Amino acid sequence: MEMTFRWYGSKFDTVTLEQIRQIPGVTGVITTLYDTTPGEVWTREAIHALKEEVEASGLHISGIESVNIHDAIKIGSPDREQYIDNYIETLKHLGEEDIHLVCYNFMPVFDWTRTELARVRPDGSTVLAYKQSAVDALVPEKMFESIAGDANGAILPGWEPERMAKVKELFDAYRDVDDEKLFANLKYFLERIMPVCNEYDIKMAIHPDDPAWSVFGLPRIIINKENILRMMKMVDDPHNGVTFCSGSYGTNLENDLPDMIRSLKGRIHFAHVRNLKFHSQQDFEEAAHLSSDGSFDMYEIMKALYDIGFDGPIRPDHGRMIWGEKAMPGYGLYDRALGATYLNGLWEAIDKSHKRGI
Ligand code: DNO
Ligand code: MN
Repeated sequence: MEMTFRWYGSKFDTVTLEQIRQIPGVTGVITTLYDTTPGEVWTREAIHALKEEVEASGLHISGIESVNIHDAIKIGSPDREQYIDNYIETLKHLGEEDIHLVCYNFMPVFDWTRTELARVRPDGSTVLAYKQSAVDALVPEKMFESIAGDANGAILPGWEPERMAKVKELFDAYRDVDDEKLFANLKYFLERIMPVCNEYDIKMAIHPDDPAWSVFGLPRIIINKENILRMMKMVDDPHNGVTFCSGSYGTNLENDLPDMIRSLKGRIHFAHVRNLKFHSQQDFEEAAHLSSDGSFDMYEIMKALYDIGFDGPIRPDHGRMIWGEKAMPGYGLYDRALGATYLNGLWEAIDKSHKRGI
């Protein structure tokens, strides 16, 4: 495996490439072209410039997270053809620039959903948190009212007003899309892009839905072992692979994470490893990466990745906000750097034990 770090670009990130370069064992960054919107073609020049910027710091681009998918592709509307053509063009340009890993997700309307961006933990750190009861208390109509300026309307953190303005329209567009339709639209998309992925050896790595169940009545399919294996089979090409995100699959306590990893041997192209602390089912907060701070056995997760011969990029995922750092929630430097170091330590121990036959 290669230890990597997500970087939001010099324009948006509080963390610099120079800082990332000093985290022991981190050699690559996971980034994207942050000025683009879903559906746009990424030019080769823009990709090249980003690559040069990263390489000037002594790091390199290990993968893209994400090339986002336009909603027309997920909905399956007639204009999807144009957006798929654009996506293919982008993949081609990435391949020409020698970038071979693309993380994406297939979640309708929203990416991850959290109900709090700064829950205070007993040690004084703050973390992202999710409580189903807070989501259930949100009536969608109320959400839309709050955009119209009703100060009493409830709105979830992290949702930008510009995007929210389009949300009502999007909800309507998804009215006829159930899980089966979403699966079919994903299959259609993958079949169209596989030739270019094969030509340029681009590994597509789908990120799981977070939380791993339907929210606001929208369909969600990348949630458990059964569904992800179905997806691997429906387009049975090694370039159709997975981002294994422990914190996202782990939102559902029924998901046995090490077992899922073992069943995906050969198809995990990218790993996000982070820990969650549960209070009850569907009520959790993000924790430090260390096993003892949360609910997951991080050793078993890393061991499963080791055992399947995982050799792709791995990154710490959301971190806590600690030591007074001001940064994008989940994406500060300090706790993620601690996470990377811890995961590297686990890996070294597993590797040495294995080689010594312990
Ligand atoms: C959370 C993050 C996600 C991820 C996107 C990928 O676990 O890793 O926001 O970046 O879903 O498209
Ligand atoms: Mn993730």
